[in-house]
Amino acid sequence: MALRNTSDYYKGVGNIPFEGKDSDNPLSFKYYNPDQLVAGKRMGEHLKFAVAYWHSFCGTGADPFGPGTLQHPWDIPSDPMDAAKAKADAAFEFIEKIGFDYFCFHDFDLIREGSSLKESEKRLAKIVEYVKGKMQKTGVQLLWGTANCFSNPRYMNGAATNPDFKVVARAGAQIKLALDTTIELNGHNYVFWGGREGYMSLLNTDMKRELDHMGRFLGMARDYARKAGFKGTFFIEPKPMEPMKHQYDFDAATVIGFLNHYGLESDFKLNIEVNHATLASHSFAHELEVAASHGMLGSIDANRGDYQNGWDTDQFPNNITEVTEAMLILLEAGGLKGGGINFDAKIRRNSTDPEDIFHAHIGGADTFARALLIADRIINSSRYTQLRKERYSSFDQGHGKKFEEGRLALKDLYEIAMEGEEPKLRSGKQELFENIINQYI
Ligand code: XUL
Ligand code: CO
Repeated sequence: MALRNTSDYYKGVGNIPFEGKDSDNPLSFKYYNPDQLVAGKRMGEHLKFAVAYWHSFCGTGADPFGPGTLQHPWDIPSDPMDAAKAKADAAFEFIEKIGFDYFCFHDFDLIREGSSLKESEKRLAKIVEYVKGKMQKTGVQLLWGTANCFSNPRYMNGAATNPDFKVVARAGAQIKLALDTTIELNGHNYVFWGGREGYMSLLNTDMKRELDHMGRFLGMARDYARKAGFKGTFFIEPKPMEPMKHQYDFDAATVIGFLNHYGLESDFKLNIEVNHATLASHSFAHELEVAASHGMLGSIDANRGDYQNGWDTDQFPNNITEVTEAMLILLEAGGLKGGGINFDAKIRRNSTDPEDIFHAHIGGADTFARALLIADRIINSSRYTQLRKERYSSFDQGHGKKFEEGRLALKDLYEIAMEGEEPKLRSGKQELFENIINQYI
């Protein structure tokens, strides 16, 4: 097949405009209007949407029960550089048309991995130049880069936590190259998702040693990148399981404990993914709140799970209540620390029209935009913030205030309780809070 010079992979779809909620044009945004001001900031600044290279341009729909249903024309060329360039053409055509400012990638999303480390290094260096040209031409920026240290069979027992040092070194080499690539493309952040950092069986696993190795490894990666001039934030993306039975980055609380233990807390923050929260038996809001309350809410991988099954379905977001609760936390936290909202989501295996990927991102962006507008109204016009504040008002003065300031001992509590009456029951008003959210939706 002859390679296309000017990209027209998504023929028939133009730039996606904002047309408002009354438009019946399916290829328009109903709520996402990047220049609209919300809480004193452009909507596009609150919601730095990114397109995930892997799902959108590498995913074929293959699953354990059957092959892919999508045949991407850019995958046809047998020469890896030709294929990678064609893929970048398609990717940037899509990102421009959808109108987002960012993308995210794994190293070998950009180009097929070589048969040796040397060959891979050469390939990455070449495609980086090409992608850089695309970025300069379109103004699209790199929200974050990462390395795929989980697909290649060499990582079947882990990357940084592999019991074989040779594999750990190989992972180090790969991450050095992925960091170089990210820095070269001016990446705002760098993500670590420890896909196979965990265990399948505790019987063959020295957990303490593996965790120590991971802590040391991440410190080495940080030191290397800082020395090379990387000013961005490193993110850890928690996920409890799949592919491993247990992954060390189980959830936000576990990761924060890990980062503190290994002295990584000032360079690293968290990238919270909706479906990973579900897998950990948490809500998305819970994971965001844990991260935010530690000042560690760095970025979001936007998607949704499925209520009827227990795996990582990575569907596009459409649950307005779930995302509204998330946007309340985001606004109250004063935004994300360096990151954005990456659509780590894939269209279904039977969504086979080229326009389906547009519907998916339009729906995801509109869900977040609408939720942001609702959350802003809840904060400004409803009793939500005040009601919650009132629940804690006994700590705003008197003994409660002294308690918070660390000026009371346990014996003081004893005396205060002895002098007082039995505390009255005070309602938590959960149903009222829930109604407020519904009213503003
Ligand atoms: C896997 C996942 C990854 C990370 C990046 O569940 O979420 O795509 O976001 O490696
Ligand atoms: Co993710």
